[in-house]
Amino acid sequence: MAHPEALAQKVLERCRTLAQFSEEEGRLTRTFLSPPVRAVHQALRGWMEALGMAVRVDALGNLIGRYPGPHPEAPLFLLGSHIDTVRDAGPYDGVLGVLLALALVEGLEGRRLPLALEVIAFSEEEGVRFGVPFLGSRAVAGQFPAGLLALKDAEGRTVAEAIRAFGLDPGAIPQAAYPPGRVRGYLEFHIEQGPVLETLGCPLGVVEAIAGQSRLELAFQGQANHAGTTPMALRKDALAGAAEWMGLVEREAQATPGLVATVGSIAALPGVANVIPGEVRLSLDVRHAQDPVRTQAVARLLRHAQQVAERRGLGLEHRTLHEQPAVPTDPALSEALARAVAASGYPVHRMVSGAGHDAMVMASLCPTALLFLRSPGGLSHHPGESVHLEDVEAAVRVGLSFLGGLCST
Ligand code: HGY
Ligand code: MN
Ligand code: MN
Repeated sequence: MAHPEALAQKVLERCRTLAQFSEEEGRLTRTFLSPPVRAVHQALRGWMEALGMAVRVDALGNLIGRYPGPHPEAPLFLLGSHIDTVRDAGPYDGVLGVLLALALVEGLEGRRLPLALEVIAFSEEEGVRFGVPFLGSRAVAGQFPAGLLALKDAEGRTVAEAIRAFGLDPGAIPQAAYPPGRVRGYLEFHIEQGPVLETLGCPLGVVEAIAGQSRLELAFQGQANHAGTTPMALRKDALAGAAEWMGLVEREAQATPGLVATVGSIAALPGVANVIPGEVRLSLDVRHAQDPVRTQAVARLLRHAQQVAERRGLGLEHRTLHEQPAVPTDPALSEALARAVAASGYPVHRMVSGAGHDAMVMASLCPTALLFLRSPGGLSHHPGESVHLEDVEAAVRVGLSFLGGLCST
C-alpha cells in the first residue's frame, strides 16, 4: 500500500502547486470562477483521471471526480472541500480537504469498495466575490435559491454572467443537486484555522458542531465637506461615527462569552485626505455556537449603530447578506470518525468549529462529518497558514480507517 507518509507528502506538494494559481501577482487570491480556477481544474482533473476517476464539472463550477463502486447503483459517499480562497490566502484552506480525499482514493490502490466515492472540489465557499458564501455546496445540496444568480460583484457582473463566462449554463443548476437519500454521507477534512488543537497538542479534532454566522453590510451617511474650513461642531463625519460604533462592536463581543464579531472591510468615501468622509460602508461578521446568542447580539449591535447615527446626525442603512444557523455534524458519522481516530492511535478531541465550512450546507443533504487538522500558530486566512506533515499523515491514516469502517457496516 502507498505509505501514508508518502501520500501526505504528495498532498502538501499538490497544495503548493495549486497555490501558484492566483488572480493576483505575488499573493494567493482565487475567487469564484476566476481565470486561475481553470488551471486548478486542469490539475485536479489530471490527478483524478490518473486514479481511474471519471471527472465532471457541474453548472456551479464544482469539479467532481467519481471512483466507482461495484455497480452503478452502489451507495454513494462524498468527500471534498472548496478551491476558492480569501484575498492573500494561505495554501491549505479548502484545497487540503480536496487533496486529502484524493490521497484516500490513491491509498485504496484500485481496491473496490462496496460503495462509490465522489470527491467534490467546491467552486465557492468563502463568499469573497459576491458577498454570499457556499454557492458551490448550495447547488450540490439542492439549496441554491435562483435569486442568488442576480448578485453582483464589484465590477457589476452577476453570478449568472460569471457562470456563463466560465462556459457553464446557469439553467443546469438544478441538475447539480444530488438526489436526497442517494448519499450515505459526506466527510470533509479542513485545517482548524484556530489555536485549540495546537494548545492541546492534538493533531486532529472531530467537529461536533459548526457555529452559526451572520454577515451584514452597513452604511453610515454623513456630509462630505472641506477638512480645513468645517468646524468640528458642524461636521457630519461618517467615518468618525463608524469608528465609534466599531469600538462598541468589539466591546459587545468581548463581553459575550463565545461570541466573535468582526468588521473586516471598510470603505470611506470619497476617501481623500482633505475631505470629511460623507459615507462609510463596512461589513459585519458575527458568529456563535448558539443561534439566539448570535441573533440577539446582532440586534444589539444594530441598535448601537442607530443610536450613534442619531446622536451624530448621520443616516444609517444596513442589510443582511447571509444568515447561517449553527449546524451539528451527524452524531453517528462523527462517532465513526472518532473511532477511526482512536483506532489509528491518535487522541480524540471533540470540538466546535468557529469557521464556516461546506459541511454545514452538506448537512442538509446527508449525514456529515468534519475532521480538523491542527493549525500551527492558529494562523489562517493569511499567507503564513501552515500544516504539519505528520498531521496530514494522521488524517490519511484516519481517513483510510474511516472508509474501512464505513464498508464494514
Ligand atoms: O469564513 C469562514 O468561516 C470560512 O473560512 N469560510
Ligand atoms: Mn476560509
Ligand atoms: Mn475553508
